[in-house]
Amino acid sequence: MDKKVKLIGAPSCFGQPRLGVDLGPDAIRYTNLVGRIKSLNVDIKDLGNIEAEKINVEIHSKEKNDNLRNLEEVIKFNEKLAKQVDEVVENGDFPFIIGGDHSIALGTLSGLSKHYENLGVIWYDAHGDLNDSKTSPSGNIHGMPLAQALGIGHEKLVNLYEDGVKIKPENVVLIGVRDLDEGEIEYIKENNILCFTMDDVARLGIGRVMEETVSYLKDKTDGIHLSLDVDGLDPQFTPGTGTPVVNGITLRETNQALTYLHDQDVISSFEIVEVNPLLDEKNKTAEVATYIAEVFFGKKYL
Ligand code: EXY
Ligand code: MN
Ligand code: MN
Ligand code: MN
Repeated sequence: MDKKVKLIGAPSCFGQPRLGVDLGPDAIRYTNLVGRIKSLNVDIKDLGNIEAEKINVEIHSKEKNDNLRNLEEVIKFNEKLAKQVDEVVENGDFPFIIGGDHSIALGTLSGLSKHYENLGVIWYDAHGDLNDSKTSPSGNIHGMPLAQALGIGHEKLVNLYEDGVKIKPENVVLIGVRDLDEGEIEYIKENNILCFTMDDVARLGIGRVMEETVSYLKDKTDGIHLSLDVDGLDPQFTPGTGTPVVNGITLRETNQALTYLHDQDVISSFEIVEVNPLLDEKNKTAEVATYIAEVFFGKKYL
């Protein structure tokens, strides 16, 4: 990594009903994330956490206006995050964001989009996160950020930070998918989104999936954002997360995938989301998140 890395904590839990995912950034820091990345000769500086609205514990999990839970909080939080990400890229540095629920991807992508004409996005996740308030079974905005970045959904979310569409469907690749809603399946098919389900990962192997992903994106994009939801991995490796789904990607496969992305040197921003230490076993999921980051930033066995 030639660039300076700027670590941004994004302690949002507004995109879903479970408390504790807002503690994810600090749970990850407590594994000595910064020290471990520094020891790989990467210049990393922690910019601290984005300030979040005070959580109202009594209504947090209950209120769901217009099937968009905590809409105002999600907007306020993501505007601040977008600004921070924008400034980091403006400065020529590499943004590394740790969440927080996956609704923060909307802030990240909004901050990035000003700097890229054709931003590629690798969405490593059990889910598509392609719902809007009409197709969502839950009203949880963490199941929607990719749709909003693609220009679908509530206009305040679609036009967050900067008006208009942030990314194009032909620049998106989904990896590890195994839990899609009806409306998401329709959207993927209608827009020909490149999607490697868990069946594809099993059939092709993660090596070929990553090669095809990079060759699909490399020439037509001017940057590639890696959005890694820890529920993309199998819950045996990342139990501390709000929406675990069985039959996931293994840690070994994830290691291989991220080693490949490191060696190809094609990723221009990175986020790890959905670590919830209150649902975890001895901070295991934060440990895995830090291990994944080490691999991404160049940790090798030899
Ligand atoms: N598709 C479901 C929903 O929209 O409610 C579940 C979404 C989970 C989203 C997460 C974290 O990737
Ligand atoms: Mn997700
Ligand atoms: Mn997910
Ligand atoms: Mn290297």
